[in-house]
Amino acid sequence: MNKWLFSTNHKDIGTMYFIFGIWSGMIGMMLSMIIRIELAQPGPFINNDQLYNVIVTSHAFIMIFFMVMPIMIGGFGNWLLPLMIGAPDMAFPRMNNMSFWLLPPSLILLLISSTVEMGAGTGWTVYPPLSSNIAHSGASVDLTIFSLHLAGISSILGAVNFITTVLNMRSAGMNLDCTPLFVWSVVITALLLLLSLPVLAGAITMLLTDRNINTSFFDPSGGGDPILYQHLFWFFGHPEVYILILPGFGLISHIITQESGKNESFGYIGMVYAMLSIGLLGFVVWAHHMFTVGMDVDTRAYFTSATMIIAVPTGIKVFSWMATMHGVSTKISISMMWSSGFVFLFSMGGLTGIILSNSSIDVILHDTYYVVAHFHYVLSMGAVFAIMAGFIQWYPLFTGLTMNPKWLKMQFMIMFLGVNLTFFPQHFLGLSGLPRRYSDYSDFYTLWNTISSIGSLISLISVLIMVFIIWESMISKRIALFANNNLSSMEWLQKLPPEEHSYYELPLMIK
Ligand code: HAS
Ligand code: CU
Repeated sequence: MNKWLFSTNHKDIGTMYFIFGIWSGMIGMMLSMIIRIELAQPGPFINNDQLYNVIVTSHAFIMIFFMVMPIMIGGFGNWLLPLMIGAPDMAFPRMNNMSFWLLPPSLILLLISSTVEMGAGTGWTVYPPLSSNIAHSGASVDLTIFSLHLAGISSILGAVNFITTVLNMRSAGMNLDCTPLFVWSVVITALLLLLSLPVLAGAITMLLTDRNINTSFFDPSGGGDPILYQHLFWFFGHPEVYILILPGFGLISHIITQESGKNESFGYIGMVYAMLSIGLLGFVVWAHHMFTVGMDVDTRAYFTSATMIIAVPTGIKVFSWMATMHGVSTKISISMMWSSGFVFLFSMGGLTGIILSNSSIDVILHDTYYVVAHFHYVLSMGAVFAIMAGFIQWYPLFTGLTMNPKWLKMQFMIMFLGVNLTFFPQHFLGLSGLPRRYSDYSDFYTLWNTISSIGSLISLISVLIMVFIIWESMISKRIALFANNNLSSMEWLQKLPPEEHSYYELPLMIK
């Protein structure tokens, strides 16, 4: 018990992040299934539109703050980053413990917010005036704001820890220009967190005082402006979407390099500069989320152009991954299937992003299902595929066990089918004008919605199969073998003093 509660060990904390992220992912998935049941056919299922919006809002918050970020940065970051730079642990191990333990109370506050009054049906953007105290009286939105405060503090502490660890604790001779790509991706993500989260914290705190102590930052009747909230939110929100994908970029680079039998990624330096450019540009494009607020044409022209430029460094990454894969004829491993799926489907999502970045087109497509399709391609098939690839790639390192490869392959096929069937038709729905965040639609939209819901059911089944595969690997205890010896890793490692274990894991699992 104390081992976990007071842990300062980066691997144990990483494991707790994984368990927490997977648990939250289950809640997030259940909420998404309620959404898809509601939308499977026209007419009411829940029969309460506020409740529907509360479910959509919690789904987004839980998936972003309690599933993707904890697993990618907390789980993979804590486990792999110190090993990859040859550090004994994180720079501030006790602060690391605090970063993790701030998350359960944060999640609890979010869940409580749904149990009081009518819940927070504001969407993850929490725009006033919908989130102000006239449309959302009661404590729900306040509890959501406190939840975000705690999650934000957790992330800022984590960011400080990762930056300090990488700057100070690389092994001798590891210059920045030969630091592994995953390490780079986490450091850049940490910088984005450090610079963007305080802006969100400011915005939601101003909203809190607007709601409770009669300030009027966002209230025109007191001289405020609701558009100010949108600027503050998206100054955080756009960098946030790169926070969600950059560690995935890092994971994918390692997996493709390793599984292609190459010594390093094609264009390593280009990959580093591409991630730095994406991080930097991510701070100057935020208003592409606000093209419909009545911006003047010059401002729209700027935000369209600036946004499109991000396709250049992202293209450098996509083509470098393909060049790294090029020319090898090895048997394709499961983690390589997920990685190839990632490269293909993330690019699809990126291309619809470029379409949305055209302000004149976005006036038509904003707040339609086209946007929902775009971000689920880059998230459900980008971020989640990267998580699946990384989890399968390093599962033997994390647990010392192996999963059944045939079942994993089957599970990949089912999930690949499920997510595409869920989200591809949403492009059609969006193009024909179906708005997002509504619980009902005209029967004109029935066909693609029904197909989308069937797809989500297939994805649910594939996730249950994954749970079964993990369970089976744990009860049958097939011990993972190290490449350079015939003994099982556990027996072999147990003959060594514990402090030496990480030395022997390094050359084999970490590249
Ligand atoms: Fe996005 C909305 C534009 C990347 C996530 N995005 C969202 C939302 C989320 C999200 C969650 O400009 C909804 C937020 C909400 O709740 O309202 N997005 C882009 C662009 C990129 C992009 C240009 N998004 C992401 C990533 C995400 C993410 C990564 C998370 C993981 N996004 C938008 C816009 C909106 C938006 C508008 C607002 C829409 C609205 O109305 O609300 C880029 O970073 C993508 C770059 C990647 C590629 C693919 C690989 C590049 C290659 C090089 C060649 C390509 C070229 C382009 C030269 C481009 C292969 C050619 C273009 C063609 C169309 C053929
Ligand atoms: Cu954006």
